[in-house]
Amino acid sequence: MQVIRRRPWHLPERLATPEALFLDRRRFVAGAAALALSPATMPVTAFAQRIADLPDPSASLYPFKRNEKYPLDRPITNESINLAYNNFFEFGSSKSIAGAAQALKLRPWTVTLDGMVEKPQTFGIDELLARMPLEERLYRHRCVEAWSMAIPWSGFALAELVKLARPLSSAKYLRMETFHDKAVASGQRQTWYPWPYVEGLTMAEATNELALLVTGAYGKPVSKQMGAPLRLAVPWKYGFKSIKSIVRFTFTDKQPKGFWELLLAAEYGFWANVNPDVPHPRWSQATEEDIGTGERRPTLKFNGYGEYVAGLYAGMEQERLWT
Ligand SMILES: Nc1nc2c(c(=O)[nH]1)N[C@H]1C(S)=C(S)[C@@H](COP(=O)(O)O)O[C@H]1N2
Ligand SMILES: [Mo]
Repeated sequence: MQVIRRRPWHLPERLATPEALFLDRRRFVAGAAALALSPATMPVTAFAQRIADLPDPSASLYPFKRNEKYPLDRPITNESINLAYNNFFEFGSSKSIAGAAQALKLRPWTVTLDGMVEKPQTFGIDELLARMPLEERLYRHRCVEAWSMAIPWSGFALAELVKLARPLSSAKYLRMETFHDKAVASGQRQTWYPWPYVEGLTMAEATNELALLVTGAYGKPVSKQMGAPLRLAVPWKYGFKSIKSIVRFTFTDKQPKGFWELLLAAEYGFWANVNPDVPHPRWSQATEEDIGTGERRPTLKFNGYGEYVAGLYAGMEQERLWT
């Protein structure tokens, strides 16, 4: 990790905040949306791969029935914006990684459930989809960089996967891990990052009703740049907790250290709950920019999901709940 401390200028969540880029983001996003997915600008191999993947064997399952319990207070972000403005460091540290991410191969894709469980198990992603209760939910997403969006996710409750895994009562945390293949992901050749990308939750968080494993968005399989074929959505936490392209869930009694915490523990902690009153060490978290409309709006505590999750943190005032 010393290597990392000597290279603070590589830290991405900081690169994204220069004032100029910030002010220019709407125009940038519109341009990127037009460019990112056009075959003309995509590397030839990536585009070939994208064609080779079709049709996605799960495509006919969509759209999933919407669960209306989680209404939005803002419009759904235009899909073309969401497809062209992504954080996925495996494919680069800019927001324009959509072309590079097309190199991801989605089948076969296996998901392993191991650690402190009755018996380790591995499932193919399509087998998992067949076993889980599928639904669509509208969620807000608040990145730690102070931009936000609203997405119609499709997937299933993480609690359902936990049930399937049959963890031992001694398991206290769930550690999740992204694929690791530097032949596919050029970012993973950058050795100063702690690959593979990892995030962790407590068992209480993982089994909270809001924790959603995402397999789709906008009524179809989720795009590669958004973390296909399986990513997390924990909408009361900063976006970096929403790990993408997951291959392993490990139940453990040790608090997992996530990718960002390993890089810069002073700024990115384990809890990462959204709170407008607690600034990031380098910027305010009081407001956010909606990347769909460019409007600035006040950020809500727990990103507006306190009624579901505030109870998880009762009596933990001495913990760093907001970083
Ligand atoms: N594996 C992996 N997961 C990741 C990231 C990443 O770089 N790698 N970035 C995180 C961050 S900071 C955010 S804000 C969201 C972005 O998701 P989106 O591209 O669908 O908006 O993914 C999160 N999950
Ligand atoms: Mo983020």
